[in-house]
Amino acid sequence: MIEAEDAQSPATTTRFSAPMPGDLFAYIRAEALALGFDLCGFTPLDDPALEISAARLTSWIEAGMHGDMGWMTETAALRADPRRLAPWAVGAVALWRAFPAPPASSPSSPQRPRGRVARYAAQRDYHNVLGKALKKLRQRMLSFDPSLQARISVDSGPVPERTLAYMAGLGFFGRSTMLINPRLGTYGALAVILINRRPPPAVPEPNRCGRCTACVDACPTQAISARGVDARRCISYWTIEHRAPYPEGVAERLGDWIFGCDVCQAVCPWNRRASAADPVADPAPWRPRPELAAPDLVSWLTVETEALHEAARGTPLRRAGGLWLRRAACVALANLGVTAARPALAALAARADEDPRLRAAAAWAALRLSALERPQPHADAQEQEPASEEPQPPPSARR
Ligand code: B12
Ligand code: SF4
Ligand code: SF4
Repeated sequence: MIEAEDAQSPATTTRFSAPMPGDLFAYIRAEALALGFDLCGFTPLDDPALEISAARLTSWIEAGMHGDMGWMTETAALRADPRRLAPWAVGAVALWRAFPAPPASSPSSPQRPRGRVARYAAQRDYHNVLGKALKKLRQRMLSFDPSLQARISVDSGPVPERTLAYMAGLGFFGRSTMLINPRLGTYGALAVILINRRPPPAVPEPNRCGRCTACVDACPTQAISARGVDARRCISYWTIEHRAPYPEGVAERLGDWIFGCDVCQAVCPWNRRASAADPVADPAPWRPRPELAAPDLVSWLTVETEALHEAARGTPLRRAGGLWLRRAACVALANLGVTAARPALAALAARADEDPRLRAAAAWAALRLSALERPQPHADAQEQEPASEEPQPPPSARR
């Protein structure tokens, strides 16, 4: 594989324009780091980068790449320019909190098949952890300077968090569209505070993907292109955002992912460096929950939806909720070809007391598995069959 530029070289430090000691920006950075953030940078909002980002957002939406995320189109104007959201804002504080590498989770086996859950999701919800720290930071900023105005966001408002973090020098946009910090990689969450103070411009990180295309090549659904990530192909979108029955042809593309997808991050050379160094400032809140990190798929067929919903409390998995997590388990069992689970899936499909959407998913999975159980025609028998006049799809497309 072609390495990303400099991915193996010693860590570079994120380059900020140095604030004057004792000033507001130095104070904010010191407090942010004390509150557990790994990186803190600043950017003025009157920067042409915002226009470049806005144009990319428009073209992404016009191409329909947002799928059914109507909230992206409804808030596009605000996402394009945070000054529409907070007309008094002239600057932004960008913050990054890294997740530590999780301990190895229980392996999947034919006897106990397990699904995959994105690293960020089987632990405490970053919205809560970062949200709490952000509120404290905002409070301290206002005590330092009572004339300050500050609006916080951690994926909780229509704020272009990645673009602002890029402008503040926290990282560069990888081909996967993930923001990459040369020291920390990609695994982490971003947050932003819009302020009525104009910081000096930061020096953005130059792109360091080099000739690497690992994420593009590894994406199981070919979702990544020069235009960005097409959500309509992205496993993360279907498993997290789409809380409705799947359109035809989607479920079989989701593999064994139950919630989110980490493939484009797992293959990124910048993460290999980061996990080797494990440089996370405060790993304390991030303790993965083993039963959620590698779910026992068969047990989710019989667990009560409410109980699973409750078990996911305090984690991002709660966003999908018990019903759609159980649906994902049905789909993953079919995609993994676990024929031994077919009777349990058929039993779930027949339960009148279960949600019809879950029963439909179970019926779909049972049907796919019964097709696998049917004896395959013997090679000799195949030879005797008349040749089809129709062109045959390649094996990969036949599933
Ligand atoms: C919608 C959304 C999704 C959608 C769409 C993904 C996407 N790539 O847009 C879906 C559901 C698929 C998704 C998936 C994931 N997401 Co998401 N998602 C968001 C959300 C809410 C908005 C992103 C957005 O605006 N998309 C629109 C497109 C057009 O934006 P974009 O791809 O970022 O493109 C920008 C860049 O291309 C930029 N750009 C590119 N080149 C250049 C060059 C210059 C010079 C400039 C100025 C700009 C620029 O301009 C574009 C417009 O802003 C943000 C939170 C937020 N409020 O920002 C989180 C966010 C991006 N997601 C995040 C995460 C962690 C994920 C997942 C890893 C979760 C998982 N494990 O499953 C996956 C990763 C998939 C991927 N490769 O992107 C993190 C990313 C952290 C990081 N280091 O980058 C964010 C920031 C949430 C957070 N607060 O931490 N996500
Ligand atoms: S999250 Fe998964 S499906 Fe989405 S772009 Fe990355 S590798 Fe592809
Ligand atoms: S895996 Fe993707 S994002 Fe990471 S360095 Fe390679 S091309 Fe860039």
